[in-house]
Amino acid sequence: MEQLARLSTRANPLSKLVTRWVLVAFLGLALLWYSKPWLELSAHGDFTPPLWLYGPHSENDETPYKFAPPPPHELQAIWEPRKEEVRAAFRHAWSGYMMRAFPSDELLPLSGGKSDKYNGWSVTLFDSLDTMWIMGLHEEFKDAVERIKDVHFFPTKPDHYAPFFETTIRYLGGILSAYALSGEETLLRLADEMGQILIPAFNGTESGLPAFSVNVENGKILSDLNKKTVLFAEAASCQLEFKYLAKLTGNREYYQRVQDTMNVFYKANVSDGLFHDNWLMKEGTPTGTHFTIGATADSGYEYLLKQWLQSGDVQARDQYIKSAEGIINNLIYVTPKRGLMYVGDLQNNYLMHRLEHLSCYLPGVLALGAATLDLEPEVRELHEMAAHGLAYTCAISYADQVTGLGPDQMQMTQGKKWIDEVYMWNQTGRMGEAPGMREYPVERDPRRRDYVHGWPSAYLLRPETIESIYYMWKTTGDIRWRERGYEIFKAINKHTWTKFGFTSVYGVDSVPVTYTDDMPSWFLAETLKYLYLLMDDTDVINLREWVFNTEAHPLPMFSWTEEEKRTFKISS
Ligand code: DMJ
Repeated sequence: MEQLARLSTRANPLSKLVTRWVLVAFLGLALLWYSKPWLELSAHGDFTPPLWLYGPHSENDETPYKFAPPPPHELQAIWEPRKEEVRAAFRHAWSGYMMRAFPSDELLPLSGGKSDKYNGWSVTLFDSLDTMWIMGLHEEFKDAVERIKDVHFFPTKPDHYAPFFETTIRYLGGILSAYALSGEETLLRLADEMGQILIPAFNGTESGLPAFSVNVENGKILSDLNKKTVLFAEAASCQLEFKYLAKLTGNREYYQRVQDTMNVFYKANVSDGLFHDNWLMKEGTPTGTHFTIGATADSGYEYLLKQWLQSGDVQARDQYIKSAEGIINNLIYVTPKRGLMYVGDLQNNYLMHRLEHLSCYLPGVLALGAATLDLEPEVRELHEMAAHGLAYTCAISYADQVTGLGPDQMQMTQGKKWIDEVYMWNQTGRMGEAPGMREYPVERDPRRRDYVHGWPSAYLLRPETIESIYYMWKTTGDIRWRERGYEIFKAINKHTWTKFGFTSVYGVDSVPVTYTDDMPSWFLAETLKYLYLLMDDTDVINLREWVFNTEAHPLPMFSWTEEEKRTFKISS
């Protein structure tokens, strides 16, 4: 040792300098290697995300996630210009909104007017921020942040009640996602301010379920039409947003309130994994006889899987697996003609054979679950098949129509329970394709279809079918999903484009369609984002690291620290 030390002190100045530079270069390289993921993530900016960003499931490359690899280079060239077309569509919608409607909530894209249905705090802007970031529209993003940097969420009308669910998923989700992507401090301030406005929704309901809406000024609550009930979808779709907000701010209340709500649902120990869609706010117990995965319950099921993905919540994961089994065993049917799979509702134990466009998120969730959960092989196969069959039905409901746009509701020809058909298929040696798996061609003649349109026969610029197509593409790598998505995009461009933006339309199976003069913010937040990501080969949002809220706002996966587990009282 001594000799070594002496040797080094005796080394000549040149070799000392070289050694030092080698060391500096080595350290530099090591640092670069370590921060590679952050560099990739912040490809659009200079934000360095916090070290806990990568979640418990992506700490190493051994994750069991099964996502498809990117397509070969020569194929990517086809999709780059298509992605540009989607970006151009977004720009058109955005500039119309900014020119004609901002600071109101939404654009009336035909008349060039505006509407204020969601608090009047510029919901389209907040819902669009992360889409702009993801699409690399930095000028627009910077301009938008500039416009909100001094904003406060003050009441915009006398006795202003903010709808808890919509405000959470669109505003809070949008702000949090934009913050996670860009690191703009203003956004964190706004998220916390929004959290403070919304958190009183949990006050005074005894059970811990959130109320339908909350008074912006004094925190008083209103239940939905004074029925004293709350919907499963609305109460169980705030967890991703508030848990991430708790992580960012260290405020225990944000975590505790939304976890208490989950505990109400777990405590009910529902049979078959299916949740009633109505819950009594005072008692925290289910009411009515309606079970659905559509409008009134949808994202409640989605958030079970996603709470697990976000932060490794085991109880939510186990409930998701039970609920998916309940849905598969009870609600999925297959039509007699084309073997189209659909998911109906149970009312008084009677199945209503209708498929809502809103329910078309389900195949995406099933595909995501099958790709990320450690399921028994036969269960995984069932989830994958259900995802495939349902996503195909949702896609063909667009392709069948003369406009290429899908109806908002379909009344299906009464079919057979899919799980029974699968059982028979198994028993008889799995001959031919599994039930619901054959991709029958388009049917242009409405009289020969396996469904009629429910009311309204409208396309409301909704995202669910595109969302599921995106997950099908990501999990299977089957190019046909991309093609189907692109066809839908072309139909949107052709039939819903207006001078100022894009509009919802009536009459999807006749031309010309009837315009309704409405451009919901979800069109920019979700529909165009999922279309863009469907055509993107750079993996700008990597599903191993990000989880989308129900309004398509990607939030980072993370792990709770020991300290947080103690202070927030996190058990799983
Ligand atoms: C969106 O606001 C969300 O996806 C929500 O969960 C359900 N409905 C709309 C879009 O259709």
